[in-house]
Amino acid sequence: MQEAGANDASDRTEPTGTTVCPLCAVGCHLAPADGADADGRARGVAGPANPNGRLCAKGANAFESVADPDRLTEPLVREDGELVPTDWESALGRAADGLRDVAAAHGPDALAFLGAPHCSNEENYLLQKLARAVGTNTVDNRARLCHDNAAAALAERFGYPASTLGMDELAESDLVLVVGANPAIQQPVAFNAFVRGGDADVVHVDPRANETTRAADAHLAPRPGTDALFFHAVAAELLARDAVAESFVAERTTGSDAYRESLADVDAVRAAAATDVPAGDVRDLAERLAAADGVAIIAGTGVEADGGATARALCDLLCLTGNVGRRGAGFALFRGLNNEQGATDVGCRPDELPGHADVTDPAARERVADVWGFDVPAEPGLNEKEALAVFGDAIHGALVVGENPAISKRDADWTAERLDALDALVVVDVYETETTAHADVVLPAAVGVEKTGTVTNLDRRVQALAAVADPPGDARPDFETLCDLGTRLVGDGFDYDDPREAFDELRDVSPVHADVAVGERWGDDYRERFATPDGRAAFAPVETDVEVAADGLALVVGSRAGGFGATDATADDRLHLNPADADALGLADGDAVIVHGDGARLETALTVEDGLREGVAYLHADVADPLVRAGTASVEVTPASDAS
Ligand SMILES: Nc1nc2c(c(=O)[nH]1)N[C@H]1C(S)=C(S)[C@@H](COP(=O)(O)OP(=O)(O)OC[C@H]3O[C@@H](n4cnc5c(=O)[nH]c(N)nc54)[C@H](O)[C@@H]3O)O[C@H]1N2
Ligand SMILES: Nc1nc2c(c(=O)[nH]1)N[C@H]1C(S)=C(S)[C@@H](COP(=O)(O)OP(=O)(O)OC[C@H]3O[C@@H](n4cnc5c(=O)[nH]c(N)nc54)[C@H](O)[C@@H]3O)O[C@H]1N2
Ligand code: SF4
Ligand SMILES: [Mo]
Repeated sequence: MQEAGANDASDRTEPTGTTVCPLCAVGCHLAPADGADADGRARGVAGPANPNGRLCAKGANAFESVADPDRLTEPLVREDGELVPTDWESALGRAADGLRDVAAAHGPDALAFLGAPHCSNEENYLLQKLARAVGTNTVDNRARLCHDNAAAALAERFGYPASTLGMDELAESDLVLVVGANPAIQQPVAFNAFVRGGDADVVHVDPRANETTRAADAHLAPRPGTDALFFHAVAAELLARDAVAESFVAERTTGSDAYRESLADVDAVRAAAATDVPAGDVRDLAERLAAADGVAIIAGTGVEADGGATARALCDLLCLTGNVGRRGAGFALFRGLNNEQGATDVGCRPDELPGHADVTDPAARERVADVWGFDVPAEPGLNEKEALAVFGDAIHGALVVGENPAISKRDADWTAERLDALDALVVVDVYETETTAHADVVLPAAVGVEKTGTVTNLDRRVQALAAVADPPGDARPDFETLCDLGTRLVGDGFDYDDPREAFDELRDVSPVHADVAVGERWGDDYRERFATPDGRAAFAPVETDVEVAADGLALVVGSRAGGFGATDATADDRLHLNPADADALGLADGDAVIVHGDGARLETALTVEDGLREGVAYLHADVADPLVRAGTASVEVTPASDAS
């Protein structure tokens, strides 16, 4: 029999030895392996995300960090340029003084609160409450930004920046459209259990064939920058065939007339020239969509490049075909880090209070102020990217909880300068990192399997953590650290007995958490109405004039291969080109090359890859930073030998 989980729908029970994998947003249940101490390997325990009890290779090593000799075990403070060990009292005092001095000298908006997608809902709740109690809305995490455009599109169209359906429902879909993602590798347990394990046809839309493509029935590779146009052409094809769910459109959406009009200029044949997808493939996808009983979309970081146009186009397709708000149909936002969804749900973002309430809405601020006992600043804060860019300028102090903004392998200097420009930097982490290297105070944290509280996975399921291992040395759960910092910095309102008390308070301020049982998914999956002001999904006219970049190779960035808990931290640092493009440039596999664009450049080696479409330069996020930061859309590639 399976252990009684800590995630019973009834509500939270005492920890039972089963917890939630801290290594990605799927949220598999696991426990220390039989017979070993908690520092051994993990054993999968059947849960909603891993009904067969499986774990991926990464999850199987979830306890690796517990006994890692490199863990931070004591607080550190900087003395004469060196980080030296100290006790918690002194370290917390230094941390609070540093941040308080910045606020006193420059005002509260000179502080940034960054984190914490690896941390629990309760910890994130405290972090954002602390920011707001100090008087700023500059609280964010950079993991949120990996899926920002898709999340914004979902919020705009349906109400909440979150998946519209449960992962398990993918097994009931007839058609799963995977766009700009590689769930076979990045969220493997969910992909295997619910997509490979289901009956759906899979269509993969990506400029690069990857492991997910191998499980797909069709692979389409629109020219980068033209995904939205491609999906508009599919929508136009559905309209031309009268394959629209008219009653759904009439009863549950608004704005469809203007939307239809905006598609008047586009059809499969016209779109083919710009997207480089044959008209026949557009028609084929339209036919699949029209025939399928349930259509689900899985979107990853590959839909982020165009400001949300692709994500909105995908929402439009779901609405046109009546594939949202019912089982087996909808938009699955395949997020990355374990509590990326939860961190944003509880208000760790500069524009929203807990429960995705707009911070500029006076009623929302009042609701929160009633519980918190202080007024919340009315102006949205800076997001993490914006904040980092003004470190040392408008921002002089930061509290960073479980983030490593300094990782930028080839562009470390820029970030290092930004971090060094602060007067006060307090970092709470489980390891020394590139970021702690710039800190004045470093506070040692417990990892996910060493804490209690809750996390929310990529389909909005709120699951209980159990402390199935002990933190090493003096390391402590972030929850305790945030309570102590809060009490020192603002006084009242940070004295909680345990995370449960914070979760109960969260229920009082956040409509989405008010009724959710731990173990269940928040929200009602839009069965009757959407969470938009009028309860309907909103169509909007689309832009079908797409300019295709004339020169150079389109830069495509893979999101991530390393990070906390990665079993293979060796990110691929090579430039990838299609054989035809490599030939045209006179380059061969292994050649040293320089990639240039918008004044930025980097040197690396070339990998020639069949599965990549022509006209694309593919780089991993770890190396692409300088080009990404320069806003480069297309690059030139030259042999490194030319430069010398
Ligand atoms: N083992 C392991 N798992 C992880 C992580 C890890 O570090 N290790 N990290 C987690 C995190 S934080 C994240 S964010 C996720 C990331 O998960 P994914 O978003 O699935 O990341 P990628 O594998 O880079 O897949 C993105 C795909 O988008 C494609 N793409 C890029 N540009 C475009 C475009 O313009 N259009 C289309 N259609 N496609 C495009 C790329 O070719 C690539 O195949 O993974 C999570 N899972
Ligand atoms: N150059 C480059 N930049 C990237 C990426 C990339 O691959 N390369 N990937 C992008 C993506 S997809 C993402 S999601 C972000 C991720 O960016 P980050 O969130 O900054 O990256 P991680 O390395 O996953 O985790 C940050 C830190 O959290 C700590 N940590 C883990 N668990 C806990 C905990 O319970 N408490 C505390 N206090 N600390 C904890 C880890 O030790 C680690 O140092 O970066 C983005 N930026
Ligand atoms: S799929 Fe994600 S949550 Fe599940 S075991 Fe792997 S890393 Fe952990
Ligand atoms: Mo991410």
